[in-house]
Amino acid sequence: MTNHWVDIKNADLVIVMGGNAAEAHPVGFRWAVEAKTHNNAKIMVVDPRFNRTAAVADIYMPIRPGTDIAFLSGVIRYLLENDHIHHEYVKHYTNATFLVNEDFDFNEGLFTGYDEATRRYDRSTWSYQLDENGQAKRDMTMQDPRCVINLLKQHVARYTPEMVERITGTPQQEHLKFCEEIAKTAAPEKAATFLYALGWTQHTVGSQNIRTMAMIQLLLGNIGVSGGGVNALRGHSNVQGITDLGLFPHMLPAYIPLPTENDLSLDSFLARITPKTLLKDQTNYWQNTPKFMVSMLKSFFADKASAENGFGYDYLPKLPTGGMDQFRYIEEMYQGNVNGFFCQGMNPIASYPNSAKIIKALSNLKYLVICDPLITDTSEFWKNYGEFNDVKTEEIQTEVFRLPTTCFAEEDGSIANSGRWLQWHWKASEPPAEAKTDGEILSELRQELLHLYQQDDGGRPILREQLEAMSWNYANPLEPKAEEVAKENNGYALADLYDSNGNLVLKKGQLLSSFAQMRDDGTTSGACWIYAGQWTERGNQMANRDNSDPSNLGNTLGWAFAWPLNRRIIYNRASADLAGNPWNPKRQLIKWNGKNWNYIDIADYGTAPPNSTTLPFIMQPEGTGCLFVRERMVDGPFPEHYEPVETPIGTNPLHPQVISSPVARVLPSDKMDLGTSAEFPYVGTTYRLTEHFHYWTKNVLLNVIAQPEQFVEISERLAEEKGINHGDTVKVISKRGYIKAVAVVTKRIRPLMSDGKPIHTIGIPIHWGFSGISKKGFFANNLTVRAGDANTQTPESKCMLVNIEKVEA
Ligand SMILES: Nc1nc2c(c(=O)[nH]1)N[C@H]1C(S)=C(S)[C@@H](COP(=O)(O)OP(=O)(O)OC[C@H]3O[C@@H](n4cnc5c(=O)[nH]c(N)nc54)[C@H](O)[C@@H]3O)O[C@H]1N2
Ligand SMILES: Nc1nc2c(c(=O)[nH]1)N[C@H]1C(S)=C(S)[C@@H](COP(=O)(O)OP(=O)(O)OC[C@H]3O[C@@H](n4cnc5c(=O)[nH]c(N)nc54)[C@H](O)[C@@H]3O)O[C@H]1N2
Ligand SMILES: [Mo]
Repeated sequence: MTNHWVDIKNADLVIVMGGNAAEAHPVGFRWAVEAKTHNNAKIMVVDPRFNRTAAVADIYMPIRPGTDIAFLSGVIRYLLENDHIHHEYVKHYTNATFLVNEDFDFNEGLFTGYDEATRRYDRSTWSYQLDENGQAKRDMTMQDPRCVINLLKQHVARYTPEMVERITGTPQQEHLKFCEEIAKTAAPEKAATFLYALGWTQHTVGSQNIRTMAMIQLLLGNIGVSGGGVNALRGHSNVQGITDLGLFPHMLPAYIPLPTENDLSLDSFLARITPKTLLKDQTNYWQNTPKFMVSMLKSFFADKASAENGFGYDYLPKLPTGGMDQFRYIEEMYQGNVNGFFCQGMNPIASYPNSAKIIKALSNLKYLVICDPLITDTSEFWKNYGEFNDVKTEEIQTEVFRLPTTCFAEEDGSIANSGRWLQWHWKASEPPAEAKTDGEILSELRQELLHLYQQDDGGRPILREQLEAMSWNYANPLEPKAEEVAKENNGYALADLYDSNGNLVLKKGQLLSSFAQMRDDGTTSGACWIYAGQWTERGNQMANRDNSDPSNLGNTLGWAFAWPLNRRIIYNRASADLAGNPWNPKRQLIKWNGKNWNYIDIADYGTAPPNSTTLPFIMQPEGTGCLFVRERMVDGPFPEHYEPVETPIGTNPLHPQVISSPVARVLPSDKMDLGTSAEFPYVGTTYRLTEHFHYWTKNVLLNVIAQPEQFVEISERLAEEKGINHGDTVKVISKRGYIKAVAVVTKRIRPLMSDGKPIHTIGIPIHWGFSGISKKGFFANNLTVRAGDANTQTPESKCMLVNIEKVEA
């Protein structure tokens, strides 16, 4: 989230689109209700289903799954054509005025630079016109046709109300209602917030869904302000934390990319990833990347990291060409190229797309290690459960080890919530029986591997050297304490540190109080720069529990620690005009005090006084929010509607020659598993129910009683067409597999007319499987496609083609 949970109460309009907050985030959703009851806000929901959030919304409208970019591009068109934008904000705080490279173009569904053979873009023309000093050119009058805003106008001109309806199935009058409501927040003192989650991310165009919304928020001046923002409601309780800490296949902690095989040295890697400032006087905070990276390497490798060896850069694993996401590593297992799989805190046969393929992949392993507090479906993938898991046990040779772990209540630690608040929690209970914490398991594993490699490195000394280089500086190396790890992430001074005036800032061994103290010469260590400040010489900031709120905006600076530097609303300098006057005096966040802008929030903007030329978007090399993205997105500098890889309409009304995303992540071997609408005419979409949490609650009696049986939701019309009655057993089939479930015939899903055809959607909750105490069921992922977003590789679990038929119970 750019903002945070409590801040939702300050919104004038709450839009829930691409998520079902009342169902999946029922506690946090109270702040949306608070906005409605105490701030007169409206709640507006756009979803293929009239879901539980819609049930408490003021306005609901349906949409065909996978078409949000068309919907939102139509909104952008409306805002620009009717001049409902926040002019001063757009002019000064976005890149609307920047001039785009003359060679950049968009034609027949493709941006410049597409290479059909590699299915990738060469993004070199997705750039600005630069002056002789390498600075971006701007036209503050916005008359030049190459201005970002004019290219954007031209790009969205195709998304007329008729075209939006044709693609999305949302009736024009309803879409217009959305436009009118959101346009009201172009007024400087008004703010809208968007709450989203998987309904937007789980698409081959997922990242661009979110970007389109972010562009709307920029046009309306809704970013950096209280009650506004781009607000991802995160999933597992610490998924924000794992992404912050870099548990990605392609990232290091704190959103620093993992070097690839082609990044041969630390210097060349840093030169590639450190952005150059594009507009005079901008802060461009990422230019400190070398300080963050070197401090991280010092934290990883301690004394084995020196200036001479690039601070141990060679010890870091490198990303192989072609990436190493779930699609790739499952494929490698499937092809028989992998011996072992260490599966810690996940249940891939239930949660990854195309379960049948995952089960075959696991069957090719020599061994599988499961670290989990529960018996999971994956740990029983080899067991025949009749129709629910129809495997031949005797043919599976994979040896399965189960290592029981603790869960969060059995250990100390911090959890980062969606609003970036790191909140410390204390162990409530001793672990049962033989359960160990994940940290203990990994520590024992490390010790054993080190021992084995020191005896025999198999002719690859780098593997032994990596293990030896890894710093493991804990009082008990077999049981690192949460406190020790938190301090390691925060960072230390490794020498006495002086400022530019020669004053002592920190003594050797002291904890950093800010990432601004990090150095690139090896005199500081810190594993995750954004977490600097969480545990300082003043103690554990995550344990702060003072919830006083003088402004009544919910910015309780004394409660927990928000990264970065306890800032609650990111880009908060944008909440005021250039002179520093707040757009909304009732929601003032920052104020110039002669030295800096700290006020109700910790300002992210440095010490530049009012009316300075330094702009608020300090993490961007241009200092502005971006309506046109240079090379950051791999699928286009502007969003464009592409159909899901399995499209129910079989064409793209905007450009029939480019139907689905030309750069979507689809492995060649998965292409043959894609179905067509001739065979599978309906859209299947998968989602959650409040009463269950993924596949864990199959083990909990109360949840199993509350939501006992697998079901699917279909419209009354489809039920009639297929002769299905409420309560009948049905079979839902895709090219990859099937499920059987009870049919719930409901008014909550209605067919939508898209491209002249009625499109039916079938709703499929995800929570069933074969292990646990619940009634057995089928994985929703028996049906899903192995295709992912080109930027994030998130699978397209929110739309696939299916058929449905009535079967015997
Ligand atoms: N009770 C409970 N709560 C949970 C979880 C749980 O399992 N149980 N899981 C947690 C996790 S890990 C996560 S990631 C979050 C997920 O939180 P959400 O994303 O809110 O949950 P979902 O139910 O997957 O999907 C949300 C909605 O997206 C809609 N949708 C599908 N396709 C589209 C589309 O193309 N456009 C639009 N606009 N909407 C679409 C669906 O109809 C559904 O209503 O929930 C978390 N909270
Ligand atoms: N079709 C479809 N597929 C989906 C989705 C969808 O909407 N539709 N949603 C996707 C999303 S957003 C998510 S997040 C994934 C979830 O996918 P998974 O993460 O694979 O599913 P979970 O059942 O949450 O598995 C987490 C496991 O961690 C265990 N666990 C809990 N605490 C600890 C701990 O402290 N240590 C260890 N080692 N284990 C622990 C739990 O017992 C559980 O078995 O599913 C994805 N798959
Ligand atoms: Mo999730």
